Amino acid sequence: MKGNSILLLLVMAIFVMGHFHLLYPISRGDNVDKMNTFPCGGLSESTNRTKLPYGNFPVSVRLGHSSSAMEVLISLDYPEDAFPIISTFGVKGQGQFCLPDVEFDPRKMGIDKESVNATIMVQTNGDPDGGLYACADVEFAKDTKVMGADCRNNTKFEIVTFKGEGEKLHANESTPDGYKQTHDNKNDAGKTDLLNWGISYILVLAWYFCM
Ligand SMILES: [Cu+2]
Repeated sequence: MKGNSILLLLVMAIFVMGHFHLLYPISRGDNVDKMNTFPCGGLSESTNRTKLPYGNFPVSVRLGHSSSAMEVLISLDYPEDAFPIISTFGVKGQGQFCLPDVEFDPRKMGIDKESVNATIMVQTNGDPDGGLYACADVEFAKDTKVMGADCRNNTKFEIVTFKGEGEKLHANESTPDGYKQTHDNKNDAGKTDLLNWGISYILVLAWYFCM
């Protein structure tokens, strides 16, 4: 019994390590180990393209950290050239979190086609440095409605608007409080691996003691 609860706690700990999940528009996939890989968490373009209307659409995520800097970017070509449509802000709270009215109208950029493909890129700060990345492949189309979006907040979130320098930082350069990250972000990958390895080791031990 006791062993099982410990195991459950450890499984939950790993679940929290999922950093964040992009729920809508539909994410390219889940790749927790490589989520700190710019620009799309190591995942390439998917065939699952969410149709969005010209204008407003929701962006829904599940946040695993208690406090995050978050940003939503869009790219009409390559994610490397992405620009923010929701600039970096702070969010305190965990669980499902939704921005109901993210605005993007290709016509404002002089694009007046029936449809246009794009990548929506959601970025947060890392663990805690660097960034975490999830992308969704989308198609903006003139006569479309938002479909299948589950846009709700399941806990009380506190939104923090960043001021001054913090407002101009990308989420992968920002702390959850809107200050510039000071650490050498290149060490992030190694740190995450070590952490994952540590957790796997504990899990194996827990398994051993439960048997
Ligand atoms: Cu994390």
